[in-house]
Amino acid sequence: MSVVENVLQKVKERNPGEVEFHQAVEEVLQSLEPVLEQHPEFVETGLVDRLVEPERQIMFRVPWVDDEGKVQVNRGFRVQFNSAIGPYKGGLRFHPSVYLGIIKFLGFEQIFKNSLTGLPIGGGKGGSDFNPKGKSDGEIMRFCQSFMSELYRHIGQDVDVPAGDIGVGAREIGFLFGQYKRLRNAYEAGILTGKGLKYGGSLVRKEATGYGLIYFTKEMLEANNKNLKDKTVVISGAGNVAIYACEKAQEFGAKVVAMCDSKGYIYDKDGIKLDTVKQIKEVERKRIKEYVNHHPEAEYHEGQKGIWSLKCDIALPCATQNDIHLEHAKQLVENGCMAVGEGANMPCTNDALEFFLEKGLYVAPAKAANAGGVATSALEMSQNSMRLSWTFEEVDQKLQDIMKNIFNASNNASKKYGMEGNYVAGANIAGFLKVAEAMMAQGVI
Ligand code: NDP
Ligand code: 2IT
Repeated sequence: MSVVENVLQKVKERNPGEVEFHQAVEEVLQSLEPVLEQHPEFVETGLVDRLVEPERQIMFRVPWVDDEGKVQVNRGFRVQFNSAIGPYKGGLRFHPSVYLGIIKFLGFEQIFKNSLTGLPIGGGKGGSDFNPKGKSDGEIMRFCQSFMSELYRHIGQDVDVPAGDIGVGAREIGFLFGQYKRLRNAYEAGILTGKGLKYGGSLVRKEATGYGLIYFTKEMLEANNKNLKDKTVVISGAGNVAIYACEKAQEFGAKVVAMCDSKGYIYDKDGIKLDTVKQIKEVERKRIKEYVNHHPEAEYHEGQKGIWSLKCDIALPCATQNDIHLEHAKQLVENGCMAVGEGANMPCTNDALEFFLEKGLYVAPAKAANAGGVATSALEMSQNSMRLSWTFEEVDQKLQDIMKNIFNASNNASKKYGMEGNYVAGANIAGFLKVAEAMMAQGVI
């Protein structure tokens, strides 16, 4: 049995039922085989075994009172996965599907993503099985306050810095920050990122993941003598990442024809009118199907998966994990899709990813392509430490440079280890090497 197979088997035995975590570990470890062959010291020091075991996992009760006066109990999580290169950093996800296996997959991925940014941030993730859908602002606030009443003792601006993810945006970060400040009696702005601009937030953080995805995709296409201009693009999701990916793709001349939420998708053959999507999703917090009330020429289809049967040049899954299965990958390829940019974390199943690579598509892997969000979070931390704010242009320029560097690092690693053009493996390897070298230097901890 190879080292990788051995570690993977142990991960499955020691973390039963955590299928998303198994999937994420398998995807990374497989691409590390050639690296481990060249670096026996990583195996001899148990580095891979240590890498797949979180440094600390916290689970806690989150009781809160709903608008009817009824007590509700949710479960909170924070997984502090790896601090070799910096304080734990990663988002909080509020979604009913959240359980330990999801938070661990996200925390594991975050280690490599954060390493790729070139900034000093370790990997962590947290969240809750709380469902923010249909809740009043008062309920969201009481939930966030209860969640932070436990979380605050585990985090710190040099310890662990949470941010948003699915179901956690500016509103939730505001409530979380307020409660943290109250409990600590100190204005530690760098404790959370994704804050509002009036209290320590950074310009471009809101746009950063979506913009970064498009900067990376553009870089990847240009390296292969292609570009975004006039390309037909399909984007899953209609949240933070999807909206700003759409905005930047349109700015570069692409035609985005479809977006979705968890209930269904809209198809607008003339191109999505993003202002309408922003109004529905960011302001009214309604379903995407409202779009056709504003634009009757567009179509709404129940069910989200049908979006992958649409003809497109570029697919940008920006909703959630395991969105594109092998059957959807086959449909996309049959319809002439030439590139996939992963805005969400692990949006393609491992067999779908392999299929895309086998068929020669350009694949921008999540850990690299969506790293613009956390990179800009790290820029927010820098500004908080300096007690200064950069302009939109300054932050955007830094983001563009970071995404370019991430593409180059992924591309170079793919070449160095004999898999030229496989940016999935390249990103895993480049992200891993920095963390591995830091872990080697710090001894067995
Ligand atoms: P949001 O909560 O803003 O939006 C999520 C979007 O995806 C919504 O439109 C939602 O629809 C849809 N969605 C969620 N679950 C499903 C599902 N099971 N099936 C179909 N659609 C679904 O989250 P973000 O945009 O912030 O996050 C999207 C993805 O990007 C996640 O994978 C996240 O981990 C990743 N990511 C986010 C970053 C960030 O900075 N925010 C950074 C890097 C990665 P509905 O409203 O119906 O639930
Ligand atoms: O998956 C991610 O990278 C995020 N949700 C953003 C994390 C962050 O700390 O900004």
